[in-house]
Amino acid sequence: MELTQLYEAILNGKLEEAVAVTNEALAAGIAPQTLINDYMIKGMEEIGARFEHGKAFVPNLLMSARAMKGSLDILKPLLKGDTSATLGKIVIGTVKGDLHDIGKNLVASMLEGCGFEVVNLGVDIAAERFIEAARDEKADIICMSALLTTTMTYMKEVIEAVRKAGLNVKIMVGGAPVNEAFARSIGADGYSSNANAAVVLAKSLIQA
Ligand code: B1M
Repeated sequence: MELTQLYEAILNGKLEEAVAVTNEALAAGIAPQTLINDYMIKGMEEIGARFEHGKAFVPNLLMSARAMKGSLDILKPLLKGDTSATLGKIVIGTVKGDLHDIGKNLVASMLEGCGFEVVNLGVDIAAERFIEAARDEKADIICMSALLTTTMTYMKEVIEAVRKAGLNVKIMVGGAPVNEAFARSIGADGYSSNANAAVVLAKSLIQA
């Protein structure tokens, strides 16, 4: 088995192949994080680049996303750590107007696996829904994801609405077009570029 087959399966949107290679790789003792970071995310990046250059189209993105999800479903349970006590509660969602959820779900799985209780609201989440969930769930952190330059700006509206509602909650943001400077400019408490860093950030926000 060649692990590049996993990259190719994600890139070419081949669900069955992606699932088969993922299972084979696990049986061969390859770590889930290696599969995700070194092959699967790279496949998604390449299909994104092809889309950007007019060499792939929305159906291709959907097929790749489907293959990625198939593999991630197998790997998710293995991302769980052995922490028994919960470190804190996090409400997570992709912001209004944005339907991308693969990265957000990966962040949610990592947070959960590392001991946080996670309430995953899904995609296309408006400020009111974030606030309602954070209040009802007595969340310590709201975590927002955005993949589009047109939707990342909505994060500022959510932050303003949360502050206005007087909730005592930390807010962390991320997603491909987001960066540290943007996060600071909209008043977020923290930014992380990937799922592993999101866990480190969440732990530091809980302790702050
Ligand atoms: Co879309 N799409 N898409 N898409 N798509 C991008 C984002 C794009 C960059 C592709 C491109 O042009 N190269 C581009 C955005 C351009 C821009 O805004 N500048 C784009 C576009 C244009 C669009 C549409 C407008 C296309 C159209 O319809 N014409 C449309 C918009 C729909 C909408 O949301 N309203 C659209 C639709 C879709 C699909 C539905 C087909 C599908 C999503 C399926 C799904 O998610 N269920 C899709 C996909 C698959 C992509 C790409 C190819 C891959 C995204 C992905 O899953 N990456 C993407 C190109 C790319 O990103 N290279 C693209 C893998 C994932 C693991 O990474 O999500 O970045 P990512 O998450 C990372 C980090 O960002 C971070 O951690 C994760 C793990 O490391 N992270 C966080 C994410 N959230 C975080 C939150 C945190 C911390 C870290 O909180 C603290």
